[in-house]
Amino acid sequence: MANYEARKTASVVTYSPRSGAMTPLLGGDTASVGPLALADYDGDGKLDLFVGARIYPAGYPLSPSSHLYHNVAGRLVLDSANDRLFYELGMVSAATFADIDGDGDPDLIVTLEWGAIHVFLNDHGRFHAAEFPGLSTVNSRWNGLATGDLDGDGRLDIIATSWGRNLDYHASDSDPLLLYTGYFSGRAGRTRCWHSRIRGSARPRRSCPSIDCCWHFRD
Ligand SMILES: [Ca+2]
Ligand SMILES: [Ca+2]
Ligand SMILES: [Ca+2]
Repeated sequence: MANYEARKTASVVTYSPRSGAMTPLLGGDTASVGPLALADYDGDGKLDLFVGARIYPAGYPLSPSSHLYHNVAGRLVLDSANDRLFYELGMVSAATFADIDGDGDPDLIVTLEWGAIHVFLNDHGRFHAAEFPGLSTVNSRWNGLATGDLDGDGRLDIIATSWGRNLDYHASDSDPLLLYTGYFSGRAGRTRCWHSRIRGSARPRRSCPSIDCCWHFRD
């Protein structure tokens, strides 16, 4: 399990439903860990682990780095050969391994909040980012991911969910939701952000008191 928001302790723990014991698996990270995905991506018969970084504490929406660990004799060891792919990847909201190119090995699919759907194809244990037309250029606040052969053609398809029309922050290609982040208040160590979208021009989406907390408007 991901030990969400517990960066000073183990970032990933195992849980025994029989005994109720929680055992640390990976040490603390600079970011809160979110989605996890398991697969034997290097084909040695042992499950390996992708650890998706969710959010920097007090640092939303900065881009944290995710990590890939391979299983070496029962120990999870950082896969330094692949890890650079996930450097500052973004706020991972979902991740799964699936053989999306149908070559028999598990590929990695990752969705981001405030980002795209990323597909990393597996080439004998080495991953590379792949471009899929209509997929990698669609940015959204993705929040869920699954795969399945929905149309029965023998090839896996992707189901991705996002925050949509069931909340007030609507967005479209012509009227996108925008997010600005920075040290607007001038106070060191405090990152603030606000939402806006374009209706001819960018408009704040938060209330005036909320924005004033960040920017300290004065008459
Ligand atoms: Ca393995
Ligand atoms: Ca594959
Ligand atoms: Ca299909």
